Amino acid sequence: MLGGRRLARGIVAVIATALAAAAVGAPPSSASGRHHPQPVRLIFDTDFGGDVDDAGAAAMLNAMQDDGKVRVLAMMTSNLTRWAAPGLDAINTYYRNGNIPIGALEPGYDDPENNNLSTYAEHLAKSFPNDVRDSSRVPEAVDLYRKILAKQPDHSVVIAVVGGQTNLAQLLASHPDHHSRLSGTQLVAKKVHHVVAMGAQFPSGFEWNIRLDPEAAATVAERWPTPVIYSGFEVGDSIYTGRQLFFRTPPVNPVRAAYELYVGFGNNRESWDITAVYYAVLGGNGMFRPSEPGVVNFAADGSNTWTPTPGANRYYLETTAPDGEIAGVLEEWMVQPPESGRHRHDG
Ligand SMILES: [Ca+2]
Repeated sequence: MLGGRRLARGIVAVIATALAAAAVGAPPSSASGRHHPQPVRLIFDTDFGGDVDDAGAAAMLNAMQDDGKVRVLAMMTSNLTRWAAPGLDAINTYYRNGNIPIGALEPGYDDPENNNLSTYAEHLAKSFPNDVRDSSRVPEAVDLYRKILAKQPDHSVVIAVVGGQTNLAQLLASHPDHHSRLSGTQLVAKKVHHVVAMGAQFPSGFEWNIRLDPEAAATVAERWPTPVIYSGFEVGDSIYTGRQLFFRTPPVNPVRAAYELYVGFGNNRESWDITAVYYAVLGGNGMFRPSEPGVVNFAADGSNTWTPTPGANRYYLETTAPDGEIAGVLEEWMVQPPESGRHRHDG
């Protein structure tokens, strides 16, 4: 039993290493670029403006791009508020990454029934420099997904989804168009390496991002053709970050402003989306590891169960370091000043 367990762990470790190597864009073996690994090509899909950890995750991605760890190909918003896209652009603009393309689920539309309405997003959109100003000025997320995926090397793109999975389900269902002759599912299979999804709770639970669109989450779980690694509710729920923004970044930082509106000056917030984004770019780094493979099932109400299944390509993250230690690592990225990265990339 113990031996079998150990063997299983060994296999998981191999998978984890492979995933991590792919996630950090292992350099070509012939290249002298050992110190210059290729940045991860990443698309960030967020319900920006609901909870504030989306803003923290956006800050981390900008800092990691400044440091050459990631090339953010696009950011997509999945909640129906017109302020999400310009609010996100305000953060990117603060980091001088305002050229990152942004797409939106139903650009320009505010859903009066939306229970994940903008709070800080509207303030950022109106009070911090950005050139989006209103989501009616950005493309539809699925169109932007297809446009960008079609141009990427095969099996190269990592998607970090930290809100509802509506855009991903719509991408799978999309048809051939002027961007690509492939169907949505074919395009994903050809271009995407894997997805890291903040969502669900393991081994079972009832989590917010899944409840936002249970049908989309079930579609992704059942039909998405690449590996999906879930960062469940339990991972970020006990890792607190954000407080250092108030003491180590200036008031002109829109991320600090977002946290001040959401949690109040000097306070922390849980790090659900931030752990997912960290793993999507840098891998586990001794702080996280993927579980054994399995199948996640979502009920119509969004509740989920997990069934360990050899050969499956769904995983969930497990924490392998103390929460406080992880929080310190995450927060260093969140407070890194714009353009202070060691390997500045303008791509
Ligand atoms: Ca979120």
